[in-house]
Amino acid sequence: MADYTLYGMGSPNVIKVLLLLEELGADYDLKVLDVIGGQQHDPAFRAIGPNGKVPVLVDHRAGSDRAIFESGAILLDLAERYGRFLGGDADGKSVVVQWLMFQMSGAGPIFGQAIHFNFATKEDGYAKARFTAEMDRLLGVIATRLGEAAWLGGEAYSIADMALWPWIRTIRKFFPDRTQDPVTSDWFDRIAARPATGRTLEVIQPVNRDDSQRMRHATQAELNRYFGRAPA
Ligand SMILES: N[C@@H](CCC(=O)N[C@@H](CS)C(=O)NCC(=O)O)C(=O)O
Repeated sequence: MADYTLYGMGSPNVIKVLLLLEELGADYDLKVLDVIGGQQHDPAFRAIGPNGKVPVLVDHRAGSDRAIFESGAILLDLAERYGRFLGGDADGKSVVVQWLMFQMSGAGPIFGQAIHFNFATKEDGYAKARFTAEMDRLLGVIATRLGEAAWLGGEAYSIADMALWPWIRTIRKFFPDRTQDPVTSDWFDRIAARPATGRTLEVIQPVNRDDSQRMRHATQAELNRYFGRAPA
């Protein structure tokens, strides 16, 4: 058995954990859940992922399995245990955690809503305007930060960058006209060029293909549940 099992799909919150596992050279298996079909709501999965979402990481190394949910918590847990990608001293760590929290609470949830209201509905109203404007504001905050520091956490590549990179990758696909900022693009390309990022993208490519296939064949009821328009 591998040291870790990562439950996931081909989404940004899962990719951020894969980036770290690959950077660490960790021994892991990726178990892909059919989230369109609702596997994340199975009681067996809910026992390790109480929020019914991926990613969930199970650490098998200690003998008894230890499950961690929430992508930011997984990144912090691994970075602490391996002593890597978490800033140097307490001040450095504080900066990394600030930008990690910025991603988890802002550039993540808001980007997700902006994509949803631009592409999952034909409604052109209040929600679309609100989340698109907030997405643009957050992209501005990111560009400003990357104009003053090489990496989000300061001088070194950290879990804050790993948390944000897959979201910028997704935003570039959905809103190509809004992601031309040269500073953010330079940061994006530096991360894309890392061998661990290349390996992550190789792992995720077939998963993305399967996710798209499932989405194309989803029933209306499955889509309603997946998009949170109906109870799970
Ligand atoms: N805050 C959570 C969000 C997790 C999340 O939204 N996961 C999505 C995929 S990126 C998911 O599981 N969606 C299926 C669902 O909501 O039923 C984290 O960062 O881990």
